[in-house]
Amino acid sequence: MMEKSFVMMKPDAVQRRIMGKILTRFEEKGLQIVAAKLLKIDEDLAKEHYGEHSEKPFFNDLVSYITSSPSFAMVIEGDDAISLIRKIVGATNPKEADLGTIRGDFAMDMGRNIIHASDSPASAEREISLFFNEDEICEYKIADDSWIYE
Ligand code: IDP
Repeated sequence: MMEKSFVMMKPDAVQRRIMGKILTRFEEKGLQIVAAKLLKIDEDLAKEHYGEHSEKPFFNDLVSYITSSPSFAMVIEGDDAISLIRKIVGATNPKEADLGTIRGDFAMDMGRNIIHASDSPASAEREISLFFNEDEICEYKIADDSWIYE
């Protein structure tokens, strides 16, 4: 089933200048970028995005990390994109993430794990609408789709 996921390179990915390498992984897999923007997340948006963690001991550090410098927010589309992107991203703790995943290859600490990706269709819908207006999402056909999908 074609799905859209909300994916965001966090401030450490932007600062470490590895955005291109990360983007390439999604593109080379055959996924399609349908929206993208660099933005400095403010405290309200950070708290809303990570609302489910508001009672956790790491919440304040998480909010300062996410608001510390710009992030690169995207909507990525593809067949089963939500679970597929979670696999490409790897486990939350980069030390436990398999090598070959983005977190497994590029990160060391839970609090500097470089990328976010929606974990369910309901989160994807909520997060996409939190970060993007409908008119910022581009519906377009990729010319070589028949070489990606049977
Ligand atoms: P996810 O990003 O893999 O979906 P969540 O459990 O939803 O993982 O946590 C959201 C984010 O909160 C993580 O990506 C990470 O940046 C941060 N985080 C989660 N657990 C910890 C922790 O124990 N210490 C520090 N940061 C954490």
